[in-house]
Amino acid sequence: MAGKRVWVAGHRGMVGSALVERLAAEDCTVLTVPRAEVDLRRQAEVEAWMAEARPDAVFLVAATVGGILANDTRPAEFLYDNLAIEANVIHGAWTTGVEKLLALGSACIYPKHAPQPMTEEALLTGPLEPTNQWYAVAKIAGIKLCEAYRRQYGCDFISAQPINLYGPRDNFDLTSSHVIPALIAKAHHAKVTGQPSLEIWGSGTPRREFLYVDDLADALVFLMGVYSGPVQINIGTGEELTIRELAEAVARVVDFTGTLAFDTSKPDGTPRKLLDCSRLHGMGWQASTSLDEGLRRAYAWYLETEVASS
Ligand code: GFB
Repeated sequence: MAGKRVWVAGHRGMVGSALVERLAAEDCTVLTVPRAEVDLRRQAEVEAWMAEARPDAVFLVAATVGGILANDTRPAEFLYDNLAIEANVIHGAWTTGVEKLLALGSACIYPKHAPQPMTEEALLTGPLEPTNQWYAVAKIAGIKLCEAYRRQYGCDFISAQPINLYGPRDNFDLTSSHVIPALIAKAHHAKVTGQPSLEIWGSGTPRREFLYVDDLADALVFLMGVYSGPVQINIGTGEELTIRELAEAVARVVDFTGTLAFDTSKPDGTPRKLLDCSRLHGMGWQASTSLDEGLRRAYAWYLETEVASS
């Protein structure tokens, strides 16, 4: 990326802001554009801006995202927004001669009952998890767009699929957040208000793997530099735990000493989600932030920003 103009599409989000920070260490010019100026769901706005800004490389990390409940209750937004963003940016990258593009997906692209850990070959081998099928279909379309533009026009467009992400600037709104920010916010609230128990959605038995967002940013810069191919690349840590174990880890970090209460009227989602990252490891990249360290940093950010401003 040395000397290149690099556009981070989605720079205000958790991933985009970590990526902008990570790119400060590279010898490149980082381009960003506020949503008020370019709504990525509007093709004409995207194409006009790209034709003017002329990025050499694009990190497509903009997306409408959310936790299990948001995915399940806002299917039209998760499908339409993400399809439109991907179609507009990827097509615009072709028409404006972008040299390299990396589109970010999600581990929920893989079938609900894919063999674990999930390899890249599991794509489109079975039915999706119903709670997030809308988001998954849009993200699969993003992978296929990269593959199609590579095949038909020779574009060097790649895609990467991270496991569940967390970290500073996460969404802590309980109705739309993922599990880690939700548990941090709930455990903190329970601690300061002296509540005896912490409410956990579902049975606590689903198994998940989590990746700290700065590690993801580092992996994306790495892949942009070394990888060129049609296969979507998995990004994870290789470590998994149950939601109960995660809740216990969050409680330790937040110093909440009460009990856990499981609300089984809420969905569990997919029973297990663990990525096989052999391809990425084989290229020479590994995650470096432990879950405990990542949780401490995420909680510190929550205290400094969300709690301090309320
Ligand atoms: O993180 P999460 O919302 O998403 O939920 P998914 C993970 C697990 O944590 C589920 C449980 O089993 C939830 O029932 N959980 C326990 C909670 N307490 C809570 C809570 O207070 N809030 C939330 N949100 N969960 C997402 C997809 O699936 O994975 C997205 O919906 C995306 O599309 C993302 O792909 C990576 O792991 O189930």
